[in-house]
Amino acid sequence: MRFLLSTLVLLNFAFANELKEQIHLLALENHRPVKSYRIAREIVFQKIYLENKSNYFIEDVYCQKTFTRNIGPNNMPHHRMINIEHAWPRSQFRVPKGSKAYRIRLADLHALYPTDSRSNSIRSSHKFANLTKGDEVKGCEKARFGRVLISGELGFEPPHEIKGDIARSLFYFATRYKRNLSHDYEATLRDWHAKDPVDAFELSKHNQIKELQGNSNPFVEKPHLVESIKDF
Ligand SMILES: [Ca+2]
Repeated sequence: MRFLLSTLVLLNFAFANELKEQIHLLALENHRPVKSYRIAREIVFQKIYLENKSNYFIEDVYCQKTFTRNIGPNNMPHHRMINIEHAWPRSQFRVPKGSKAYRIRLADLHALYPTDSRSNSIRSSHKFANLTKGDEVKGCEKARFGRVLISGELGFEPPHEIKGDIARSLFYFATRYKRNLSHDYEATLRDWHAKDPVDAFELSKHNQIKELQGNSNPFVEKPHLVESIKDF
């Protein structure tokens, strides 16, 4: 009996790993990495997040502020106004800085977001988390920054509308680059994924990225795959 149980556990484990590997291959398929981070920045500001209603503008995802200065298909905004956020912090890529592997991660559009520069610095490399009233960031009340209740760690909470998008970016990154998410962090992100499902806005950004760099984020195209992974 004991032998049978341990065999079942092993089989289960093997199946879970096999599934994770399949989704890893799905995320990797046709990935033609953007040549440089400079080009990735241009794509984010001049294509994917560029909007036009009589004037060009970009709305950042942390503060939901509208930026118009130096915004357009041939312009680059000042990095002190609006900057690029790496949902998976670059300080946590765990590959040698400057290596090809590092550059691929740095320019991976599936994990990049335009953010107000000040809130980008505040988030720094802290984990995303749920915070309490009173932790609102000054001048960026849609986001919160403070100590997480149980862990006591510093955390950053983006607006509700982008929580699911960020969770799916992190699930993508973990799967594409074979990284783990801690148990508590994963639980928060799964909750965000459930409460902010993929909408037309997210899907349109995703499809543009797929056109540009070839690969998809499997968790945006097939959101139920999140459930099929037991442990990121
Ligand atoms: Ca969303």
